[in-house]
Amino acid sequence: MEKNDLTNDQRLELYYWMLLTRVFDETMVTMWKQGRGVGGTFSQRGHEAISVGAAFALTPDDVIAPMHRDLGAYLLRGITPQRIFGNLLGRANGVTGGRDANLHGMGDMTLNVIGFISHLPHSLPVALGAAMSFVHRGEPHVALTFTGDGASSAGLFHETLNMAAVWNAPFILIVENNQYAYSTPLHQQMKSPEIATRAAAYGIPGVTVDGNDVEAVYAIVQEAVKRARSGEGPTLIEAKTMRMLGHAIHDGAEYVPRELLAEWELRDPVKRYRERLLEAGVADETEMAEIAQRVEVEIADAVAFAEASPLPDPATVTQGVYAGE
Ligand SMILES: Cc1ncc(C[n+]2csc(CCOP(=O)(O)OP(=O)(O)O)c2C)c(N)n1
Ligand SMILES: [Mg+2]
Repeated sequence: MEKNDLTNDQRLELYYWMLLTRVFDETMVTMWKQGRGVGGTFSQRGHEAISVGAAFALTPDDVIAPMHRDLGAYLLRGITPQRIFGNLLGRANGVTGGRDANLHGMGDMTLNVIGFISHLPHSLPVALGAAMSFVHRGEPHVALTFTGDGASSAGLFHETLNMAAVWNAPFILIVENNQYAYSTPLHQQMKSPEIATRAAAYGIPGVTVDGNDVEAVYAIVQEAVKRARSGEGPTLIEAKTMRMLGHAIHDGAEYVPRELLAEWELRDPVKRYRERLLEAGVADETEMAEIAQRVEVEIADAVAFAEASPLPDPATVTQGVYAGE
């Protein structure tokens, strides 16, 4: 087990959040295949350690702006499985009140979670704004956001990092490099195999981490949070992982070499952490089975709750949307 400040109880908590994310994801994918889904669905498989490890390194006062593969962060920050399934099924009690049956807009500012704006880097300048609000108010909090490898080639990525660096903002950006942007492999959309090295162009630290190792993600984010809180400015973190399914449920990802997937399957973040915890004696099979049972019940209850919930009242259609009343 690596050296860090995690207690064994916290390690089991990390495992619980990753398993909750995994089982939520598997259930969601199955439901969509059964025709029980409403909107688009983006699998989280492979990304659990990044969203959970990063969110675990923050306090509830820190702002987080997750993206479409950060279900673990939404869950860990207190957006319940009921509300998220409600959202995915377009129900009135879903996070967006049936406005978007997806992960878009799924924020809750009472939990300091900014709703996801677009798959491309549109949450970045918004999170930077939150970071600067802490500076102006003299508060010791940070803002953390995520983006994809594909999105890291879009203009806003560079503009935001540049301003964050110039303003020395308490801002952390994690690039979830999952090797593909839709069907485009990394090498077809950028010459450099590294994304973290781009930080040098802005005069800030850029670090790379194994995105399938939850404790490594936690430790590197914790370090970046410390820097940000002590006024040392932003950090760019590149977390390397693999998108294990298609871009979204409609995409069979036939363009991804099977050998590449098989290779990454051996590094599955959830299974790998389970094995490490067992080997280190942090938990035994009985405790692992208890966690799995708790997760299964929680997800089954959330699905039942969401499927029994009403759709929104058509009379409210103009409420809570930009062009509304
Ligand atoms: C403004 C805008 N343009 C295009 C899209 C379509 N789109 C959604 S995700 C995506 C690729 C994202 O790839 P990446 O940044 O690597 O994230 P990943 O999905 O791999 O996690 C594209 C082109 C969009 N959602 N919004
Ligand atoms: Mg990608």
